[in-house]
Amino acid sequence: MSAPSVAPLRDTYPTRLDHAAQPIARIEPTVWATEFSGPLDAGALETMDRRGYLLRPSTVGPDWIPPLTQELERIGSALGDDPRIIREPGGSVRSIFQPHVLSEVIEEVLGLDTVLPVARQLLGSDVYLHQARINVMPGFVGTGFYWHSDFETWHAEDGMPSMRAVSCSISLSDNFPYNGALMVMPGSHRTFYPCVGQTPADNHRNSLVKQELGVPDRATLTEAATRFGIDQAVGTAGTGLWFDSNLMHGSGSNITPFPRSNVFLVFNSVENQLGRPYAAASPRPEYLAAREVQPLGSGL
Ligand code: 6CS
Ligand code: FE
Repeated sequence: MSAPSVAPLRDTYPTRLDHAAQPIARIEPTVWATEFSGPLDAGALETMDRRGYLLRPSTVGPDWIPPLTQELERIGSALGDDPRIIREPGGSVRSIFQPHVLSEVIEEVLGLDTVLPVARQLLGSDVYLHQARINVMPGFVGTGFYWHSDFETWHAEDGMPSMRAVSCSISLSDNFPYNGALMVMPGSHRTFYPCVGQTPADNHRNSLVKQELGVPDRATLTEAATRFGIDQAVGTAGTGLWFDSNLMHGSGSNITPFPRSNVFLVFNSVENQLGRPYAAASPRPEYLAAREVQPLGSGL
């Protein structure tokens, strides 16, 4: 008996192809509401629209840093072999997924006035958490993240239809130019770069340690970096970096003694629910990509 045939999805942003393909101009807006519907003024919205990212100091005040850092350490050591803990090849913690489920302190961050209303304003709707993680980059041994667009993975592997998601990365330590701070290509969020290479089963087991699929080739990255330039997201602990789901970004390793960690929250519009993956055989686990839509704010 042959397997039942499944109709191919219509796809605006094809990726994980067997051949190189031209960049695609973005269709959706970046900012979905106006200055009248949230805390961001017209200037901030314009910056987000044009550059694809926005730095907001004091997204959490200094009082939050020690308890959040303690929670990170507590969870990291409590959950030895939980799949939500991603480790570097040497064994140190690299990422902790669903930290808001594992810690009430982290859950509280979601509801802050500097967080949820900003997400709703940028996306112009109610929002839910698509993914949450803590990224840890210890001094001396922390390794970075190669260049990528998050949307590329969320579209290909999670079935996110449109670019209507935004990330908020709240730093728990000072970000200097030299301790692995995130690098972004400002303006790159308006172009989708299709990537070459079929998604193997359980790709996330490798990609969360070292992403090799869903990254543009070197010629494409050279062209993009030349066109857009590269900015670095530096700032003191507590700064929030808001960035569009399709912004090209990455980070280098951290060989300084100064660790770098952040709470990373991905908000998706309730109107942009996940469907079948566009370029993977089966969806990733719920702790990487929430399929259950729980609008934030109602129960908080
Ligand atoms: O897998 C994810 O959802 C995120 N992590 C990586 C390493 N790349 C894509 C996306 O940012
Ligand atoms: Fe990313």
